[in-house]
Amino acid sequence: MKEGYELVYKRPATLLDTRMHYCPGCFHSTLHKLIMEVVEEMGIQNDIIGVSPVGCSVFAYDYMDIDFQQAAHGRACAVATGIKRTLPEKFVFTYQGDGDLAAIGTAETLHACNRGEKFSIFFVNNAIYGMTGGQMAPTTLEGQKTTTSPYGRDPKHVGYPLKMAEIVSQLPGVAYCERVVLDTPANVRKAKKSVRKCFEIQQKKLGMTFLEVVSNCPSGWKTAPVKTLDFVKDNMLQYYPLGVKKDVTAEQN
Ligand SMILES: Cc1ncc(C[n+]2csc(CCOP(=O)(O)OP(=O)(O)O)c2C)c(N)n1
Ligand code: SF4
Repeated sequence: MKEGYELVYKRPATLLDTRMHYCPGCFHSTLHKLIMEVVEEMGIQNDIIGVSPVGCSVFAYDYMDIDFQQAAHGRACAVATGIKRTLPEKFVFTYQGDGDLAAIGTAETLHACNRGEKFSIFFVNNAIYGMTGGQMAPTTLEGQKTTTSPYGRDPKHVGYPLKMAEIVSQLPGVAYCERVVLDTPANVRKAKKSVRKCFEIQQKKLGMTFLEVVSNCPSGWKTAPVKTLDFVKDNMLQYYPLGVKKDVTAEQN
């Protein structure tokens, strides 16, 4: 580095130096980096296995320099269950969108949480099916327009948006559950601590660790990346409040 300069920002060595396919401003890339920073800092690069979904993050294995297994749409929690039970000393996590986790994969998610499987779930809630072109997801907000709800989501016909963090935190198998967001540098730093907490609790084998990450989708929401930050703050966070929903380690203290 040039003399007189101080390095304040760098790519973790665990994140491959590959061009990502994510749209500009998409939070998926931020979350990839956070998870890989924590993996590097905890020194667990050779002891962790990720399970990628079907959705925009289908190619997570191309970016994170760790072992990976790709699962069919919605089946990540079932695949992760098999991996964690076979290799209980490895850290295991799934990385899933709302279509993957809360629509086609609802049963796998709830039952894995209810069984108290000892892996971590990183749940990217961007209120839409990003990869397939912006269809309504189980987490699409009331009144929100998507390609399959052009007049806005109407709960009378399709029900209300699912609050997954609140739902899974009710299950006895869940040890830790929190909702975070990646809209500001401060919130990104907070989210990183929560990612680390998931892995630390996983290490203690206390049960499922679930992190819902309120996200954006500039392409699916059909708006400029910077404008998605307003929608996240003014709409998403009103319906999906941030915070720890459950922490058995706090209850133990
Ligand atoms: C069994 C099956 N059904 C449907 C699809 C089509 N499909 C691919 S990705 C996707 C939704 C992705 O949305 P989400 O999980 O929210 O992730 P995002 O792309 O928003 O990150 C769907 C329905 C598929 N690939 N396989
Ligand atoms: S479609 Fe949406 S979720 Fe997918 S990469 Fe683009 S902005 Fe991100």
